[in-house]
Amino acid sequence: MTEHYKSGFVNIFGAPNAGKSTLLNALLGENLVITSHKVQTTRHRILGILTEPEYQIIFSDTPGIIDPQYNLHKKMMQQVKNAVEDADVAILVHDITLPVEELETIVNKLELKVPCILLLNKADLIKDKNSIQKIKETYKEKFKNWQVIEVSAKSKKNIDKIIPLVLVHLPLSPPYYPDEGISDRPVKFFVGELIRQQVFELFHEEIPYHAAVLVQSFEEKTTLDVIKADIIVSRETQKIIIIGKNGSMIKQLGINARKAIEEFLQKKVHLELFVKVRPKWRDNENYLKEYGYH
Ligand SMILES: Nc1nc2c(ncn2[C@@H]2O[C@H](COP(=O)(O)OP(=O)(O)OP(=O)(O)O)[C@@H](O)[C@H]2O)c(=O)[nH]1
Ligand SMILES: [Mg+2]
Repeated sequence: MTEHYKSGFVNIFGAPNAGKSTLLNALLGENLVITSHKVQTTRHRILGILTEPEYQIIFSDTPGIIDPQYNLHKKMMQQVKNAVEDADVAILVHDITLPVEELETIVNKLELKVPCILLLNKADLIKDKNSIQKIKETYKEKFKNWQVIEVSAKSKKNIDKIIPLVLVHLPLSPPYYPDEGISDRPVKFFVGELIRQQVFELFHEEIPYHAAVLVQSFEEKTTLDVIKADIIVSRETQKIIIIGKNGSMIKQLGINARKAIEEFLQKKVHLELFVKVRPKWRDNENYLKEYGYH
């Protein structure tokens, strides 16, 4: 390691569905965090660590910024607040197809005090280059101190331009984390997230927002891992929907989640899912703690 080594916290913020998690995966070159087309997919601050010979960047994915309606939301926004406080650099992700006012609302709530890079994401949705240029000028005019670039986290447009911009602001420091780790969270956490992602994929309306996943046991065997997990919902009617007619939905959920987990672990998996009802868990301190929302 040289005396020029740089290391620091680069925290990713933005509205729900802006593409923050997709961006983190693109920056890391790995499918670490879950994404979905529905809002409020991410519920935790999750570190994604990129270690290179000259620098270590500790990215944080964070939940999309919302007005809290229940205790779970408050916990999610507390994680955003913590990430605002310890950032060396902020990356703000904004959907380029949305009005500038929506970004201003987010910016006012965040009160960022560190250098900021504004990414106008989903640029692939605007085909005309001149339009993109025009939109970009508006943002540059409004946010004069910030670097502004159009990107597409999904199709990886301009993703390679982000790290050089980050490095300009990153302090000289030895690495914070050992170079083999990619996240601060255990494998069990990501397994739970992959199951929750399938709940977001398969179910609609309120179900994903009333569901939590708790991995109860994770047994590593030589040829396959045995995983048992609970899917927690708030109401009996939600449990009935998740199980489906003759168990058809929970079966599909199990198949999809198992495939995703096997890909993540690069190993065969036996997955058992149980659906449990815990009324009002999203407002209950003890349940929230038990399900990992501290
Ligand atoms: N067309 C297009 N879609 C994108 C792009 N980046 C992300 N998306 C899509 O936008 C949706 C939301 O992406 P996420 O990465 O889950 O968004 P997020 O900001 O993490 O959302 P929350 O966790 O809910 O706050 C997904 O369907 C993504 O595939 C992009 O560059 N172009
Ligand atoms: Mg997310």
